[in-house]
Amino acid sequence: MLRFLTAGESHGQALVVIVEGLPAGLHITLEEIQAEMGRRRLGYGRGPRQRFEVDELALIGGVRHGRTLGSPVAIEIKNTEWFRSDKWHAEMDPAPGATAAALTQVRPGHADLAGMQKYGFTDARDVLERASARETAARVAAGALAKALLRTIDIEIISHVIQMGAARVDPETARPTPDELDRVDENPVRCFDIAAADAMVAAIKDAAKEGDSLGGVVEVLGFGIPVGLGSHVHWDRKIDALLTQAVMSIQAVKGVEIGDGFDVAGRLGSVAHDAIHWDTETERYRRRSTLAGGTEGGMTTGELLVVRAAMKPLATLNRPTLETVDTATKESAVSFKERTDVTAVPAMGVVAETMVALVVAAEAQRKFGGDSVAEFQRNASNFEATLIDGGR
Ligand code: EPS
Repeated sequence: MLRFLTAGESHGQALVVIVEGLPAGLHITLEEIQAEMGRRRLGYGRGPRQRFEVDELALIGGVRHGRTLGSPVAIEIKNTEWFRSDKWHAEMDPAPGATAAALTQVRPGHADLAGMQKYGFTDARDVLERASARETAARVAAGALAKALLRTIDIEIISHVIQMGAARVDPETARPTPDELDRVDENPVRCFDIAAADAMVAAIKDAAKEGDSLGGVVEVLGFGIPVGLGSHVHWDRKIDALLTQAVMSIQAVKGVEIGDGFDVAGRLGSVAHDAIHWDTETERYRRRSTLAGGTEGGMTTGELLVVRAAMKPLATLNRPTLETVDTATKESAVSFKERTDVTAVPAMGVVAETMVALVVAAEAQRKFGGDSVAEFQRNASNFEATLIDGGR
């Protein structure tokens, strides 16, 4: 099974990710992984750190002469900030010692307080360094490998921002296709609807002026997904459940929806489902709509996969006004100020793509198997061939 593990703290030396279970013979270069990671730093409203973090990568294992060996792939991502100055060296030193400046004015909405209580810490930094969304850089490196694997069977995963604060995309606007992803990425908020994008930028400017933060919603789209990934037979094999868990694990995501999930709940049953017809042109069963987001009964249907993620406004504010308690004195306080982003919704879209790609790649591997990419492709196309005439 395809799985991955990340390590590293936000202001430490580096992040590390190990991806296990990739077949041999997958073509991948450092530049491809780097390009994907660059996409994660896009987006109007990010803080000063994004201007100097360059996500300097090293492929430590699992790749030789531009292709995977079937062994674990290990990638190191250096934190530029560690190397450009000694600002964090004493604070994040792994050698025995103590901090001179414990953070005790815990931020509401962050992992600070619950993490301190759970692990018995007296300094919120012991929690926030790992809770930070900096960790998503490592996930995106893993996701670049998953996407490369999916491309070998013609699957593409993209995303776009559909809401920022109160500014939303008109639901009638056409969704972007993989060919249009560059246009999404070129937009300052990664939004495909230009009028909505302008309103989103204005909303970010307003929030920034107030030292405040903004949340929003992204939509991830999976193209070319085969029928039958996931399964109806067990709760923990249902692909909609796996996707939801993976996307919900992204820092600050508070809601995940498959297709029109919440809207469908308010409809009558007669207008809440995707009608099925036989398409004589493609000789395939097709759905007439995407309400179910490309999954039924915990399995993919072969239709467009639609996963939406709602991100709360970041809990760190540039002008902290949130009421809290100083854990050292138990006195009332305002949460501490840290340098931060106004919004990270555009970047979260790239991370959500990553998590969807990792789940789809793992499930495609489970269904099609294969120690080499060639075997994986062969098995996938053999299965596809069984669907001619509708399958059995
Ligand atoms: C983050 C806070 C900011 C972001 C960071 C995530 O970092 P800092 O506190 O160092 O300014 O820039 O994101 C990244 C560094 C990144 O590469 O995405 C947080 O608290 O989650």
